[in-house]
Amino acid sequence: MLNIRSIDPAALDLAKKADRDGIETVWDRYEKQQPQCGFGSLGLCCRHCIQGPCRIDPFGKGPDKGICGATADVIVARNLLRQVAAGAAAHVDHAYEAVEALKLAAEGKIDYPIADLNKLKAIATGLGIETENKEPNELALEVVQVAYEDMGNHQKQPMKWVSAHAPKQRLEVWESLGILPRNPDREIREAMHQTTMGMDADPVNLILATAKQGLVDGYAGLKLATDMQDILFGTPAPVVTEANLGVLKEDYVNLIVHGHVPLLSEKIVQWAKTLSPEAEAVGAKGVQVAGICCTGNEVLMRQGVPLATNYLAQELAIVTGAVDTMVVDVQCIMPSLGQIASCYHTELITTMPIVKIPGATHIPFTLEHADEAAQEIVRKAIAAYAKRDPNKVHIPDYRAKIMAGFSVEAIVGALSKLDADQPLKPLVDNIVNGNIVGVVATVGCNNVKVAQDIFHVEMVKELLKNNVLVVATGCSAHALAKAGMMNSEGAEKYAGESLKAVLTAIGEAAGLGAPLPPVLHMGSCVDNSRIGDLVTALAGYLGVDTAALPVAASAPEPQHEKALSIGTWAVTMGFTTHLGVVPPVLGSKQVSELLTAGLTDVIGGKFYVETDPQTAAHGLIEDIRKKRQALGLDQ
Ligand code: BF8
Ligand code: SF4
Repeated sequence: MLNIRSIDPAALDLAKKADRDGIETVWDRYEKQQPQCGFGSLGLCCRHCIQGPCRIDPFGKGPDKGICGATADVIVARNLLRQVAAGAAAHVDHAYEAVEALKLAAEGKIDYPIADLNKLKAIATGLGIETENKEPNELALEVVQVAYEDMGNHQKQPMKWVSAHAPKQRLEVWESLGILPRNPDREIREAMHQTTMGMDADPVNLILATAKQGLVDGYAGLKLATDMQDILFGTPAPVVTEANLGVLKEDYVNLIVHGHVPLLSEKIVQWAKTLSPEAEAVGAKGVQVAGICCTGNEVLMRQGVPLATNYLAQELAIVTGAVDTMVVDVQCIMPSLGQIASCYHTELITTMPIVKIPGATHIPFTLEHADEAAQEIVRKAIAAYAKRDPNKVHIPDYRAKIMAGFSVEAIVGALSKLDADQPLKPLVDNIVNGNIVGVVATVGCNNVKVAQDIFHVEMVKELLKNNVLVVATGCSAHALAKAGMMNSEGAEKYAGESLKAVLTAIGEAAGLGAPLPPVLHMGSCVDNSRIGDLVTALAGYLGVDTAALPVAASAPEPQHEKALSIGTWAVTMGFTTHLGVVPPVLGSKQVSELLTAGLTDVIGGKFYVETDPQTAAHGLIEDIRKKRQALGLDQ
């Protein structure tokens, strides 16, 4: 698996061009890092104080404690807690920005209309806010107030975003474990404190603190961000477009949006349309916007903007020589982009005060001047088009048709064509009768340690063949989109017979005239909250705990700390959560055992590490079958 860089034909094609053009890519740098440090890989290195660094000998021949006396178990558990807290911090910071935007929008101080009144009312009602006879702006401000109170909660009671949205049975479990978060910033601060020199030395206590960070991530990060963004920009509904680098066009200005937060990219999509005549004036046919990583997913879900590629091929997008401008916001942006852009005519634009890259042009993005920034960026792309060197351009002709936009509201909308009164019933009935064996959510990244996309695609093929419905987000969704698993033909090609029959029935009823895709694109990584909302609704409908549902999660190629925090949240929801790359915990038998087995008794979920895609698929199916049996669905 390691000998090839990718299974995506566009990426393979461009990787060769990168070699020809003398461009160093992520794969070259990975090779130069070999062999990677064994202590770090096992989680056995501590740099938490400057008496260190301390390392524990995994073979038991050298030191078995750090200078302060910290054991392997303590060092591994502390490192993991810090990583998960960092992932949660990234998501909470993202959510915070979205809350700020809704507040300013409701006050009429910025030019962002509130797009989705139904979502606003639904969120308000869920929070116990009276919605009758209130202007949208007034209601939005009341919702914002609850979010801000959560962010600054100095009391002992948990965050409202958790208590209002989490499944009841889960709340009881989390309360009994003492892991209900009070205020996200306080919990992240506490995790940093708890892991400094001379603090917590109890691995169990540290792992429980890690679970708490999972809840911070799930509710103060993912759920809060998605809720705010849906209110501001609209809740996604099905859209049809294409995925892969072949969506770039030789005769258009190509502008790539990359990162995570849709506040700027929504404006860019809008201004790209408006300023299209200016592109025509320089000889282009218009402005083609395409997305990388989760910003790509955000504008795909709501605006039908095509997907360019996922994490591992971000550099290769520039190697096409056809990207006039790449604009980035936050997270998962390789620092190497500045250097690579300088080898082509591509203008790399950074926009956020905490993400500056040498070689990039910095155009500060503020909510107050969003339109100006977006216009300036689109105009820079149009100006860069004239500098394109046709001899350097190579756009690989690979594109897959995709249908995306499957918010919970969109899924319920499609199902309600089958049963208007109880829209979840057709889905539940088909799970009960075994036509759908269960549901697996595939999430997360690419990781250079795995050939790009191979784990996502091979594992999902096996799941679909065995009649497991797949929902996907993040770079996993990109991978499955590029592989042609997000269209009706994908149902014909990959789904087992009974799953195909269900997808066909729903597709026909929803007026598609064809089956639903076998993999439903539910959005960006923060949109994992949509998956949370769906399972919460299913559990509520059935009156069971989410941990009892025949549902599992998988991050087949995780790289980011955010993937660890999302995975931790999935475990707290009671799901078996597969990781296809081993996280740095194997240096502690106790921590590894707690994560993969010991936690289950108290929390219901567990991590499951398996590095072979087929074996992982069957492991997840076996887990789902056990849950079916426990529910009395199978013998
Ligand atoms: O937040 S899946 S590589 S892009 S971290 Fe990053 Fe991982 Fe992609 Fe989206 Ni999520
Ligand atoms: Fe070493 Fe302890 Fe300092 Fe870590 S906290 S670097 S184990 S002395």
